[in-house]
Amino acid sequence: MARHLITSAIPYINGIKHLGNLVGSQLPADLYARYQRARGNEVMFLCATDEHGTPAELAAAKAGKPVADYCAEMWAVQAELARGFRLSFDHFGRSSSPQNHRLTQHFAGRLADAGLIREVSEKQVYSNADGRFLPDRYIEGTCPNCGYDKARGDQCENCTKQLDPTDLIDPRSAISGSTDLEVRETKHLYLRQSEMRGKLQEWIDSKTDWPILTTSIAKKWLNDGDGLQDRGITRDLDWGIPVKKGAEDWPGMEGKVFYVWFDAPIEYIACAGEWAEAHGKTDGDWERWWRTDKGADDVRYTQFMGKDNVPFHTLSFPATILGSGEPWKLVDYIKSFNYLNYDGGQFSTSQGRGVFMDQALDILPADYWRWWLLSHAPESSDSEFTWVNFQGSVNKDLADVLGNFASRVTKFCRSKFGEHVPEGGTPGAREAQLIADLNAGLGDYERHMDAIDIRKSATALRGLWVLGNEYLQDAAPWATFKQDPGKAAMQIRTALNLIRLYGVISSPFIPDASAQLLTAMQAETANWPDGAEGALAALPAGHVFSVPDVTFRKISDEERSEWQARFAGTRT
Ligand code: B3M
Ligand code: ZN
Repeated sequence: MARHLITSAIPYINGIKHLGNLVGSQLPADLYARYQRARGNEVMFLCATDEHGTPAELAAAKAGKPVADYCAEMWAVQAELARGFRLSFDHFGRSSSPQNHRLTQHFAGRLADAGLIREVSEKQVYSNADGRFLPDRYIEGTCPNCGYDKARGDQCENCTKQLDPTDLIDPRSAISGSTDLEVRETKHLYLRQSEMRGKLQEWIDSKTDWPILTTSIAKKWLNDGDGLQDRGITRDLDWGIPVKKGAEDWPGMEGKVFYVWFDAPIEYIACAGEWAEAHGKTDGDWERWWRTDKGADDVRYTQFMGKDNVPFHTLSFPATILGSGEPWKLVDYIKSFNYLNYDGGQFSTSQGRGVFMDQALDILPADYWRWWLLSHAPESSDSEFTWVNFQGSVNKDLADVLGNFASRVTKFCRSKFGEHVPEGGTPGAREAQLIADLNAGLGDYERHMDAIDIRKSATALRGLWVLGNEYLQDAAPWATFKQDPGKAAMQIRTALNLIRLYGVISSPFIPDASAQLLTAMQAETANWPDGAEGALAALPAGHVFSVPDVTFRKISDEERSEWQARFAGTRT
């Protein structure tokens, strides 16, 4: 049994995420976690909220709440939506947890002991109009690298370059728009990432199987040189993890906190500690996932994220881990995503543009969204959500191909043979052909899922559903029944077993519908098939089933137009 550690990028705490965020990390991570569990492997699937930094502070201020209360409330909202989308986290943690406080301070202490942290007296941007130091994200200006005029002080969204606020041309406050900014002196800690260049280079070069999107971004920033500049890891903020050297105070750092991007990836590790605490487990139980000296050397670790997060996961976080000199597990595979656009523009949280997770679930059950999003995942390029495309996929793939198959077969059986698997007949050439086709299709599906090629996996799965439809069309049990009821019984027995097989293999994509199919088939086992022949004999003659409720309904043209209009504007 293989062991899979799987993490999704941890969503910022402020606000509900849109479907573009969902398909860029949490949802594909869930697909892979469900698949690995279904294959009988041991899985630890972790996610959390990213609670520190200015976005949280400002959102709390806007909501008129203490930031700790705001974060606790928003964590509960995000956890509930994750349940709604059937995201099967083993734990959904919080970067503000005591575990992350301790571990972040521990890493800082180790890095300091290794000589990888230096103290820098620094000039920082102070906004007279706002009466505060401006954190990086709240300074906007023109990117010195690509000329984009809304680059943020921490990163340019357009070219993904990591920035320092003083790099920006024509800087202004993102809070007030004021250009009345001045530079004041303050002391900060810098991580000497540049010392780690050789090690990082060697490590990234060894990852020959990574997706091109991941390695191209990693290598770009590594080789351009300034991707590995020493980076400030402390901030002048109230909310965050207090700067300490392990458990000790850090003279001169009083009142400062760690930078959100320093502690956020450490939460991947701390989250396992939170999982252990929540389930009454020991430290050894979580360390066997994370420490190669405590059993994690046979773990395969896969991370999921949007492309803008790649530099932090290929350079900064590995620099923290390698620099600690401790045997923490490094990531084995990074699956990154392009952007999903919305109906001719971009999804935007700040502008409330697009469909957000809560709104999506108000309209339709999770499986409809999961299927469309995963089968259109922005893997090799950006992709676009349109209502016409969504309606088309749902109506064709889910309602016509899968749902209709299950409904026709079970209803026909009920009317001619009753609600049990019928007896009689012997499989012939057409069934042998079906088995051969299914085996080939299953092989493709597994290969693509193992490789986390999500669109190809969806295509392969749909192909397996289509094989059932073609079989039914050719066998035509409703016609066979008139001349040869025994043969029709055999055909329907085959088709009922196909429904069960679909319930098993579709579960990573559409878990609710799959469970519904397995319940209707009264399947006692849902083990991943060894091959089609065995899978088509799982339900023997006489086995009782029931006709499933409508698995998928069609989206009407009226609904489509109504939703398109409803979500055309911006969310208030
Ligand atoms: N919260 C950014 C994002 O949600 C950030 C990811 C952190 S992963 C350690 O896109
Ligand atoms: Zn840029």
